[in-house]
Amino acid sequence: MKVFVLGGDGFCGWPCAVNLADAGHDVVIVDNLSRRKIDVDLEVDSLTPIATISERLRAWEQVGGKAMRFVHLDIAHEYDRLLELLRSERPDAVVHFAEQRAAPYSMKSSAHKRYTVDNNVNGTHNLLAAIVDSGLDVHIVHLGTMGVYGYGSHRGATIPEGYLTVEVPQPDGSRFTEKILHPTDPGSVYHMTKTLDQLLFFYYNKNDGIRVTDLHQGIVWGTNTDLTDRDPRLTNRFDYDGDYGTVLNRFLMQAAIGYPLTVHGTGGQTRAFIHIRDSVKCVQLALEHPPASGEKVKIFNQMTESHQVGALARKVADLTGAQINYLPNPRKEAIENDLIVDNRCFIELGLRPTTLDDGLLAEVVDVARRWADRCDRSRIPCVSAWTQRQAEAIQAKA
Ligand code: NAD
Ligand code: USQ
Repeated sequence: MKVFVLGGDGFCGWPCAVNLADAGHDVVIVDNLSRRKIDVDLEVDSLTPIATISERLRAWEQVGGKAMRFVHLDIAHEYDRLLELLRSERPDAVVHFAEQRAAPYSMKSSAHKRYTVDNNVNGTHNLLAAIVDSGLDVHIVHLGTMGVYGYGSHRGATIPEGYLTVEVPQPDGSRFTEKILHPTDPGSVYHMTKTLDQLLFFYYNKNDGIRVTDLHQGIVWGTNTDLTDRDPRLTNRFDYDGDYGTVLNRFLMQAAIGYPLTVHGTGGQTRAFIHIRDSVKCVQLALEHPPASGEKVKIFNQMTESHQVGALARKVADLTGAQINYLPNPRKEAIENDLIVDNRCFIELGLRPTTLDDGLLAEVVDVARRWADRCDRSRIPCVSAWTQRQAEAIQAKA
């Protein structure tokens, strides 16, 4: 099928685009390269050296991959071009990764909050409105987040795949049951934009019959897939800095360079995780199993396992001998939470989860060791605070 991969130059998008091309799909990458520009602004770089998008595409063809095309386009601000692209290319599906995805970056200042809301909410809305304008029947596969459900206590309840069955009491004492979108509880401005995306999908699905699969993805770890490993110019990015680096890849990279692991607070936070190889497979499965016409938004929990941050740090320390540093938490989040997640949809579609114990932890440490001299240690601390009080606590410790 013909697939647009919006955000196909990013950490999850690039290996996904390559995988879809390898599976025989006709892939058009659409990206405004904003992620690369944010690195320039933050004065930080991917730990792994990444080729330009043109070099990536050339290298992919040179290793025998099916050619992909690239369109430089800002989906949040170039509505007419987006609509024209849909009309001229007539894709069967659009995979939508094109958002500002870092919670700490979204909390740096009011300018960063406004940028994140403007970019993410307008981008998603432009896509939906343009599909309606185009009159095409395009399946959207969106990368959402597990964070829409929130990380307060779920009191032992299993988080369902998007919809919660509730009982509503009536004035006469009777009750009726209904399936509603699971209530949202975002933990940052970034996560809030994903809850707004969810409502946009709900509305356009109800009003215009747009077919949507929303993937509530956990924290992605790892770097490369077999395909991006084929040539150094296909290498994926590896974010390690305090804004874009995510917890497990950060711990593995910190262990590789002898930097004490940066646990926020007590490390009692539990989060959902998925390896990049499984993330790529899940997107393909979702794409190849679209909702039927008239079906409501399909929501899948795209995660394979849950872990407590402190336990992860201990696991990495056991593997590598790293020290652990317990730091004041820059985020406003529960000190501890439970997280039991239903992920049956992907398992039933055939996903065989990659787990932390598969030796892949050591592989990430090896990648990080290889590029250790590219690391700027001063960019490791998380300095973007959720509130002024937390900013002061971090300053006092520095
Ligand atoms: P990323 O920042 O590496 O990639 C996002 C890509 O989208 C970048 O190439 C960027 O240039 C592009 N982009 C952003 N705004 C755009 C716009 N307005 N127009 C065109 N292109 C634009 O992020 P990622 O880690 O690859 O995440 C991709 C998606 O997956 C995000 O929506 C994110 O919320 C979601 N997700 C990521 C993770 C994770 O751990 N990385 C976990 C869960 C969900
Ligand atoms: N944490 C540490 N030490 C660190 C970094 C993070 O203890 O050095 C803690 C954080 O305080 C938080 C947890 O680890 O409790 C997760 O932080 P993270 O930066 O790894 O992940 P998060 O901010 O939630 O965001 C990432 C992606 C985002 C995606 C989300 C999925 O950047 O795009 O939506 O994971 S989820 O967490 O399931 O919502």
